[in-house]
Amino acid sequence: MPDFSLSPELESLRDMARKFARTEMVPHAAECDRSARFPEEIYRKAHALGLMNLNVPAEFGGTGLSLLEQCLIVEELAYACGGMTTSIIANCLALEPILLAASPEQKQRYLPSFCSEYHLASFCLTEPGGGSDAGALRTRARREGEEYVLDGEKCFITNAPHASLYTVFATLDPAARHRGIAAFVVPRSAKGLTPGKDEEKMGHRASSTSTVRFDGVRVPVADRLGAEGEGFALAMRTLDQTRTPIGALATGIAQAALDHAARYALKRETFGKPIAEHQAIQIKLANMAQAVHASRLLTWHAAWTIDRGQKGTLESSIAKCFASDAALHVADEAIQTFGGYGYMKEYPVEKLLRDAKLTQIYEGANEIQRTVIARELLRGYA
Ligand code: COS
Repeated sequence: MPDFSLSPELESLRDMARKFARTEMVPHAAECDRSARFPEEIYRKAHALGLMNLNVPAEFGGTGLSLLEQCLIVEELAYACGGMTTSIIANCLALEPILLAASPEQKQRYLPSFCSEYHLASFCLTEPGGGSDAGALRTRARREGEEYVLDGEKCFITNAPHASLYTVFATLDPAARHRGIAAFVVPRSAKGLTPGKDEEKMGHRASSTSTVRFDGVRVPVADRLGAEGEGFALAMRTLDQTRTPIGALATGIAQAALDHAARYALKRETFGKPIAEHQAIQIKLANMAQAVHASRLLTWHAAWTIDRGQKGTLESSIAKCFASDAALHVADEAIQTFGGYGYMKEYPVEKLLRDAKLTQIYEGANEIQRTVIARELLRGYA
């Protein structure tokens, strides 16, 4: 029988994340959004509490949480601030290729320092000319003896200006498309590696995003992850793991929007009664509640599937795609419930719409999620 209850351990994990989110993140969310401030002091506290590097196993000093446990935490953090959450969980994305493909010796070399001290890592896949078509990336890797030389540029890289390590995907042979790609681990100190300036973004403004340039960056062969040609599949396997938490992140934003709208609807009066008593508003709230509930269940189901050792390509894309579309819609309806006030920056709901928007785009645009879903689905009919 499926069991939707959370064990006392899961509840206490969720409560710990909720307490951190409400006491440490909420008070600074509006200010960081307004000024696009990267609140490193909050990220350091998250690290100290074990809320970063959630996927790193205990043998390397991490918490080694299941994906379901990670999702419970991510939803709570995102309820407080989507942008801060993106920066807090970016290490999980950047370190996942190491977890999946590094040798035991490489894991020992890269992972423990992230758990013992506060460090950020960035996942470098997307390029100015190749976002959704990840197999068409152009950053070159040329082998020279016991080193590779990397040249090219990545864009939209979360935490890049603050990172000490980068997992980088580059091609040895663009003509071979995805079969020419390899993955590398590159330290910030590598000569020729230059993060760009912070991008000015619509939402997720407490998070930092920039380009990363590679100009003749020399990477020892010992820092290649897996074999030459295996990089593309590694990127895809990484995203299979990390798209589900984006479903949780979107659910957190949507739950916040619903809560704000419901509280406001009980307080605000028109035609002599609270707007919550008008059927038009009740229908909105009911639809929003359904969307939040379905997002959470799809996310939990995807996490449960992957925690059982299955690939979860289909389930994670469904969760990410559904929850992010739902979050945008729920945030929009929350603004509509607030009316003119909802459009004002003085109220919290317009930020939720701006933050929700990115969840439809990053970790694979929802058009790509639908491509993945359709391909996985049609396999069952072939
Ligand atoms: N796990 C393991 N291997 C996978 C895989 C997965 N989930 N998905 C694809 N592969 C493998 C395929 O099996 C195929 O292997 P072979 O060469 O051995 O046949 C190879 O990868 C190429 O797969 P495919 O033909 O599906 O590649 P496409 O070029 O058609 O692209 C999409 C596939 C569109 C799904 C891919 O480019 C993609 O996910 N793009 C979005 C990238 C993204 O999410 N960017 C965000 C970055 S983080 S902000």
